[in-house]
Amino acid sequence: MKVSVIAAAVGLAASANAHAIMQRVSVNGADKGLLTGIRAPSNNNPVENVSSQDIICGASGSTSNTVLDVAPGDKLGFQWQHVIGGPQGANDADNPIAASHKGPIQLYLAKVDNAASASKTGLQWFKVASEGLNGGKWGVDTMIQNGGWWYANLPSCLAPGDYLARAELIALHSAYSSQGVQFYTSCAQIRVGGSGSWTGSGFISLPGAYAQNDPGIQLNIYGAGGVADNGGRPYTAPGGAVQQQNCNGGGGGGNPTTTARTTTPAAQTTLRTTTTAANNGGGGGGSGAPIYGQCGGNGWTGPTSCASGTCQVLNPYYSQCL
Ligand SMILES: *[C@@H]1O[C@H](CO)[C@@H](O)[C@H](O)[C@H]1NC(C)=O
Ligand SMILES: [Cu+2]
Repeated sequence: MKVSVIAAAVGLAASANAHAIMQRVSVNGADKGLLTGIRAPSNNNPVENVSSQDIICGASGSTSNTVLDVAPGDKLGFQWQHVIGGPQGANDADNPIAASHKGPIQLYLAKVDNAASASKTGLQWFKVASEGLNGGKWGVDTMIQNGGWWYANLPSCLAPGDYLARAELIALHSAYSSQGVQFYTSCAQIRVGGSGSWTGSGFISLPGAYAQNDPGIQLNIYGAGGVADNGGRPYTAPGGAVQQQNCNGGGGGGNPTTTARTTTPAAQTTLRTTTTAANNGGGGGGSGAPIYGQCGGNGWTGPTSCASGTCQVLNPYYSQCL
Protein backbone atom coordinates (compact mmCIF):
# COMPACT_ATOMS: atom_id res chain seq x y z
CA MET A 1 0.00 0.00 0.00
CA LYS A 2 2.61 2.45 1.03
CA VAL A 3 4.72 1.67 -2.02
CA SER A 4 1.84 2.27 -4.40
CA VAL A 5 1.05 5.59 -2.79
CA ILE A 6 4.62 6.78 -3.16
CA ALA A 7 4.76 5.52 -6.73
CA ALA A 8 1.61 7.42 -7.60
CA ALA A 9 2.97 10.55 -6.00
CA VAL A 10 6.29 10.33 -7.81
CA GLY A 11 4.48 9.80 -11.08
CA LEU A 12 2.50 12.97 -10.56
CA ALA A 13 5.52 14.98 -9.56
CA ALA A 14 7.34 13.83 -12.66
CA SER A 15 4.73 15.23 -15.04
CA ALA A 16 7.27 17.81 -16.04
CA ASN A 17 7.10 21.45 -15.22
CA ALA A 18 3.36 21.55 -14.83
CA HIS A 19 3.72 24.71 -12.80
CA ALA A 20 1.88 28.04 -12.91
CA ILE A 21 2.10 31.81 -12.41
CA MET A 22 -0.48 34.21 -10.93
CA GLN A 23 -0.66 36.87 -13.63
CA ARG A 24 -4.05 38.59 -13.76
CA VAL A 25 -6.24 40.38 -11.27
CA SER A 26 -9.92 41.20 -11.65
CA VAL A 27 -11.95 43.64 -9.58
CA ASN A 28 -15.65 42.86 -9.27
CA GLY A 29 -15.38 40.74 -12.41
CA ALA A 30 -13.44 43.26 -14.52
CA ASP A 31 -10.16 41.76 -15.76
CA LYS A 32 -7.42 44.36 -15.27
CA GLY A 33 -5.10 42.82 -17.84
CA LEU A 34 -2.06 40.60 -18.13
CA LEU A 35 0.55 41.44 -15.47
CA THR A 36 -1.12 44.79 -14.84
CA GLY A 37 -0.66 45.99 -11.28
CA ILE A 38 1.20 42.78 -10.45
CA ARG A 39 4.67 41.76 -9.33
CA ALA A 40 5.11 38.27 -10.76
CA PRO A 41 7.96 35.85 -11.42
CA SER A 42 9.09 35.66 -15.04
CA ASN A 43 8.93 31.88 -15.21
CA ASN A 44 6.74 29.29 -13.57
CA ASN A 45 9.31 27.63 -11.33
CA PRO A 46 8.01 27.22 -7.81
CA VAL A 47 9.58 28.49 -4.60
CA GLU A 48 10.33 25.61 -2.25
CA ASN A 49 12.37 27.24 0.50
CA VAL A 50 10.24 29.13 3.01
CA SER A 51 13.28 31.14 4.16
CA SER A 52 13.88 32.61 0.71
CA GLN A 53 12.92 36.22 -0.03
CA ASP A 54 11.11 34.72 -3.02
CA ILE A 55 8.46 33.38 -0.65
CA ILE A 56 7.06 36.93 -0.51
CA CYS A 57 5.95 37.64 -4.08
CA GLY A 58 7.70 34.88 -5.99
CA ALA A 59 11.07 35.26 -7.68
CA SER A 60 11.74 38.77 -8.94
CA GLY A 61 10.36 39.09 -12.45
CA SER A 62 7.89 41.46 -14.00
CA THR A 63 6.97 44.74 -12.33
CA SER A 64 4.20 47.21 -13.04
CA ASN A 65 3.73 50.93 -12.49
CA THR A 66 -0.01 50.39 -12.13
CA VAL A 67 -1.79 50.43 -8.81
CA LEU A 68 -5.29 48.97 -9.02
CA ASP A 69 -8.07 51.07 -7.51
CA VAL A 70 -10.35 49.01 -5.29
CA ALA A 71 -12.90 49.57 -2.55
CA PRO A 72 -13.45 47.73 0.72
CA GLY A 73 -15.61 44.68 0.11
CA ASP A 74 -14.65 44.42 -3.56
CA LYS A 75 -14.45 40.95 -5.04
CA LEU A 76 -10.90 40.40 -6.21
CA GLY A 77 -10.00 37.64 -8.65
CA PHE A 78 -6.50 36.22 -9.07
CA GLN A 79 -5.70 34.12 -12.12
CA TRP A 80 -2.99 31.49 -12.39
CA GLN A 81 -2.02 30.13 -15.80
CA HIS A 82 0.57 27.56 -16.84
CA VAL A 83 2.96 30.09 -18.41
CA ILE A 84 2.88 33.88 -18.79
CA GLY A 85 0.01 34.66 -21.14
CA GLY A 86 -1.97 31.46 -20.64
CA PRO A 87 -1.63 27.86 -21.83
CA GLN A 88 1.61 26.41 -23.12
CA GLY A 89 0.70 25.54 -26.71
CA ALA A 90 -2.55 24.04 -27.94
CA ASN A 91 -4.58 21.62 -25.84
CA ASP A 92 -2.49 22.26 -22.75
CA ALA A 93 -3.81 19.77 -20.21
CA ASP A 94 -1.72 21.46 -17.53
CA ASN A 95 -3.39 24.85 -17.85
CA PRO A 96 -4.12 26.60 -15.53
CA ILE A 97 -2.05 24.14 -13.49
CA ALA A 98 -1.60 20.38 -13.43
CA ALA A 99 -4.48 18.78 -11.55
CA SER A 100 -1.94 17.00 -9.37
CA HIS A 101 -0.96 20.32 -7.78
CA LYS A 102 -3.46 20.10 -4.91
CA GLY A 103 -3.26 22.51 -2.04
CA PRO A 104 -4.60 25.69 -0.45
CA ILE A 105 -4.87 29.19 -1.88
CA GLN A 106 -4.57 32.15 0.46
CA LEU A 107 -4.64 35.92 0.35
CA TYR A 108 -2.59 38.20 2.59
CA LEU A 109 -2.44 41.98 2.68
CA ALA A 110 0.33 44.31 3.85
CA LYS A 111 0.01 48.08 4.21
CA VAL A 112 2.58 50.07 2.23
CA ASP A 113 3.07 53.75 1.40
CA ASN A 114 3.07 53.29 -2.37
CA ALA A 115 2.14 49.92 -3.79
CA ALA A 116 4.00 50.49 -7.07
CA SER A 117 7.33 51.30 -5.45
CA ALA A 118 7.32 49.84 -1.94
CA SER A 119 9.86 47.23 -1.00
CA LYS A 120 8.33 43.81 -0.47
CA THR A 121 10.61 43.07 2.49
CA GLY A 122 9.99 43.84 6.14
CA LEU A 123 6.23 44.08 5.75
CA GLN A 124 3.54 43.05 8.23
CA TRP A 125 1.19 40.65 6.50
CA PHE A 126 -2.30 39.70 7.65
CA LYS A 127 -4.41 36.93 6.21
CA VAL A 128 -7.83 37.85 4.81
CA ALA A 129 -8.84 34.68 2.95
CA SER A 130 -7.83 31.05 2.72
CA GLU A 131 -9.32 28.04 1.02
CA GLY A 132 -7.78 24.82 2.22
CA LEU A 133 -9.37 21.38 2.08
CA ASN A 134 -13.12 21.10 2.31
CA GLY A 135 -14.94 17.82 1.73
CA GLY A 136 -12.02 16.48 -0.32
CA LYS A 137 -11.82 19.64 -2.44
CA TRP A 138 -8.78 21.90 -2.31
CA GLY A 139 -8.47 25.59 -3.10
CA VAL A 140 -6.53 24.58 -6.20
CA ASP A 141 -9.49 22.44 -7.36
CA THR A 142 -11.74 25.50 -7.12
CA MET A 143 -9.23 27.53 -9.11
CA ILE A 144 -8.98 24.91 -11.87
CA GLN A 145 -12.79 24.74 -12.09
CA ASN A 146 -12.84 28.50 -12.62
CA GLY A 147 -10.32 28.56 -15.47
CA GLY A 148 -7.50 29.57 -13.17
CA TRP A 149 -9.41 32.24 -11.26
CA TRP A 150 -9.71 32.26 -7.50
CA TYR A 151 -11.80 34.86 -5.73
CA ALA A 152 -11.78 36.58 -2.37
CA ASN A 153 -13.53 39.64 -1.06
CA LEU A 154 -11.61 42.44 0.56
CA PRO A 155 -12.70 43.06 4.15
CA SER A 156 -15.63 45.48 4.10
CA CYS A 157 -14.08 47.71 6.77
CA LEU A 158 -10.53 47.75 5.39
CA ALA A 159 -8.79 51.09 5.97
CA PRO A 160 -7.92 53.15 2.89
CA GLY A 161 -4.47 53.32 1.38
CA ASP A 162 -2.01 51.24 -0.60
CA TYR A 163 -1.44 47.55 0.03
CA LEU A 164 0.38 44.66 -1.50
CA ALA A 165 -2.04 41.75 -1.92
CA ARG A 166 -0.14 38.48 -1.80
CA ALA A 167 -1.94 35.63 -3.58
CA GLU A 168 -0.41 32.32 -2.58
CA LEU A 169 -1.02 28.88 -4.07
CA ILE A 170 0.71 26.04 -2.23
CA ALA A 171 1.02 22.83 -4.25
CA LEU A 172 1.41 19.87 -1.91
CA HIS A 173 1.70 16.89 -4.27
CA SER A 174 5.39 16.41 -3.39
CA ALA A 175 5.26 17.91 0.07
CA TYR A 176 6.01 14.64 1.86
CA SER A 177 9.69 15.56 1.98
CA SER A 178 11.37 18.79 3.06
CA GLN A 179 11.21 21.42 0.31
CA GLY A 180 8.96 19.18 -1.72
CA VAL A 181 6.35 21.89 -1.34
CA GLN A 182 5.77 24.33 -4.23
CA PHE A 183 4.75 27.94 -3.63
CA TYR A 184 3.28 29.89 -6.55
CA THR A 185 2.95 33.44 -5.36
CA SER A 186 2.63 36.87 -6.95
CA CYS A 187 1.66 40.20 -5.40
CA ALA A 188 -0.98 42.63 -6.64
CA GLN A 189 -0.60 46.36 -6.06
CA ILE A 190 -3.88 47.82 -4.80
CA ARG A 191 -5.10 51.22 -3.61
CA VAL A 192 -8.08 50.94 -1.29
CA GLY A 193 -10.56 53.81 -1.21
CA GLY A 194 -13.46 54.39 1.10
CA SER A 195 -13.43 55.23 4.78
CA GLY A 196 -12.93 51.92 6.53
CA SER A 197 -10.95 51.74 9.71
CA TRP A 198 -9.65 48.19 10.02
CA THR A 199 -5.90 48.07 9.67
CA GLY A 200 -5.46 44.34 10.16
CA SER A 201 -4.48 42.02 12.99
CA GLY A 202 -2.56 38.81 13.56
CA PHE A 203 0.39 40.13 11.57
CA ILE A 204 3.13 37.83 10.34
CA SER A 205 6.52 38.34 8.72
CA LEU A 206 7.53 36.70 5.45
CA PRO A 207 9.91 35.07 5.36
CA GLY A 208 9.78 34.18 9.03
CA ALA A 209 6.33 32.94 9.89
CA TYR A 210 6.51 29.76 7.86
CA ALA A 211 8.56 26.81 9.05
CA GLN A 212 9.76 24.33 6.45
CA ASN A 213 8.29 21.52 8.57
CA ASP A 214 5.00 23.28 9.36
CA PRO A 215 2.29 20.56 9.28
CA GLY A 216 0.62 22.54 6.49
CA ILE A 217 3.84 22.69 4.43
CA GLN A 218 5.52 19.33 4.90
CA LEU A 219 2.97 16.52 4.84
CA ASN A 220 1.77 13.58 2.81
CA ILE A 221 -1.64 14.55 1.43
CA TYR A 222 -2.33 11.10 0.02
CA GLY A 223 -4.79 8.76 1.64
CA ALA A 224 -5.96 5.31 0.63
CA GLY A 225 -5.29 4.49 -3.00
CA GLY A 226 -3.26 7.66 -3.50
CA VAL A 227 -6.30 9.95 -3.25
CA ALA A 228 -5.14 13.48 -2.40
CA ASP A 229 -7.63 13.98 0.42
CA ASN A 230 -5.09 14.16 3.25
CA GLY A 231 -6.33 10.74 4.33
CA GLY A 232 -9.62 12.31 5.42
CA ARG A 233 -7.85 14.42 8.06
CA PRO A 234 -8.46 18.15 8.34
CA TYR A 235 -5.79 20.34 6.77
CA THR A 236 -4.50 23.55 8.34
CA ALA A 237 -2.81 25.97 5.98
CA PRO A 238 0.27 27.82 7.29
CA GLY A 239 0.19 31.40 8.51
CA GLY A 240 -2.53 31.23 11.12
CA ALA A 241 -6.23 31.94 10.95
CA VAL A 242 -8.04 34.28 8.61
CA GLN A 243 -8.28 37.51 10.56
CA GLN A 244 -11.71 38.71 11.61
CA GLN A 245 -12.02 42.41 10.95
CA ASN A 246 -12.96 44.95 13.58
CA CYS A 247 -15.29 47.50 12.03
CA ASN A 248 -15.31 49.70 15.11
CA GLY A 249 -11.97 51.19 14.35
CA GLY A 250 -8.38 50.38 14.93
CA GLY A 251 -6.59 47.16 14.46
CA GLY A 252 -3.99 45.12 16.17
CA GLY A 253 -6.28 42.53 17.58
CA GLY A 254 -8.86 44.05 19.85
CA ASN A 255 -11.82 41.88 20.70
CA PRO A 256 -14.17 41.86 17.74
CA THR A 257 -17.65 42.72 18.90
CA THR A 258 -20.78 40.88 17.96
CA THR A 259 -21.64 43.77 15.68
CA ALA A 260 -18.30 43.52 13.95
CA ARG A 261 -18.78 39.85 13.31
CA THR A 262 -22.24 40.12 11.86
CA THR A 263 -21.14 42.89 9.53
CA THR A 264 -18.14 41.07 8.12
CA PRO A 265 -19.44 39.08 5.23
CA ALA A 266 -16.71 39.66 2.79
CA ALA A 267 -13.50 37.88 3.49
CA GLN A 268 -15.28 34.93 4.95
CA THR A 269 -17.47 33.66 2.20
CA THR A 270 -14.68 32.46 0.00
CA LEU A 271 -13.45 29.71 2.03
CA ARG A 272 -14.97 27.18 4.11
CA THR A 273 -12.39 25.25 6.01
CA THR A 274 -10.66 28.11 7.75
CA THR A 275 -13.49 30.56 8.02
CA THR A 276 -15.97 28.08 9.31
CA ALA A 277 -13.75 27.57 12.26
CA ALA A 278 -13.42 31.28 12.87
CA ASN A 279 -17.10 31.97 12.42
CA ASN A 280 -18.14 29.25 14.74
CA GLY A 281 -15.94 30.79 17.36
CA GLY A 282 -18.06 33.91 17.60
CA GLY A 283 -21.46 32.53 18.26
CA GLY A 284 -20.44 30.89 21.45
CA GLY A 285 -22.99 30.25 24.08
CA GLY A 286 -20.03 29.43 26.28
CA SER A 287 -19.87 25.84 25.16
CA GLY A 288 -16.54 26.14 23.35
CA ALA A 289 -15.49 25.66 19.75
CA PRO A 290 -16.94 22.79 17.71
CA ILE A 291 -14.95 19.82 16.53
CA TYR A 292 -12.27 21.03 14.03
CA GLY A 293 -12.95 24.59 15.19
CA GLN A 294 -10.16 26.95 16.17
CA CYS A 295 -9.55 27.15 19.91
CA GLY A 296 -6.40 29.24 20.16
CA GLY A 297 -3.35 30.76 18.50
CA ASN A 298 -1.62 34.09 18.16
CA GLY A 299 -4.21 36.83 17.81
CA TRP A 300 -7.14 34.49 18.33
CA THR A 301 -9.97 36.11 20.26
CA GLY A 302 -12.56 33.33 20.06
CA PRO A 303 -13.23 30.43 22.38
CA THR A 304 -10.33 28.63 23.98
CA SER A 305 -12.20 25.51 24.97
CA CYS A 306 -13.82 22.79 22.88
CA ALA A 307 -17.48 21.75 22.85
CA SER A 308 -16.21 18.44 21.54
CA GLY A 309 -12.71 17.12 21.10
CA THR A 310 -9.58 18.44 22.79
CA CYS A 311 -7.84 21.70 22.05
CA GLN A 312 -4.50 20.87 20.44
CA VAL A 313 -1.76 23.33 19.48
CA LEU A 314 -0.88 22.80 15.80
CA ASN A 315 1.41 25.81 15.52
CA PRO A 316 1.83 29.16 17.28
CA TYR A 317 -1.00 30.60 15.21
CA TYR A 318 -3.52 27.84 15.31
CA SER A 319 -4.96 25.47 17.87
CA GLN A 320 -7.79 23.21 16.85
CA CYS A 321 -10.44 21.04 18.50
CA LEU A 322 -9.48 17.50 17.49
C1 LIG B 1 16.88 28.46 2.16
O1 LIG B 1 17.03 29.85 1.97
C2 LIG B 1 17.86 30.45 2.96
C3 LIG B 1 17.80 31.96 2.74
O2 LIG B 1 18.16 32.29 1.44
C4 LIG B 1 19.26 29.90 2.85
O3 LIG B 1 20.07 30.46 3.84
C5 LIG B 1 19.19 28.38 3.04
O4 LIG B 1 20.47 27.84 2.83
C6 LIG B 1 18.21 27.77 2.06
N1 LIG B 1 18.08 26.36 2.39
C7 LIG B 1 18.29 25.41 1.50
C8 LIG B 1 18.18 24.01 2.01
O5 LIG B 1 18.53 25.64 0.34
CU1 LIG C 1 4.65 22.16 -10.61
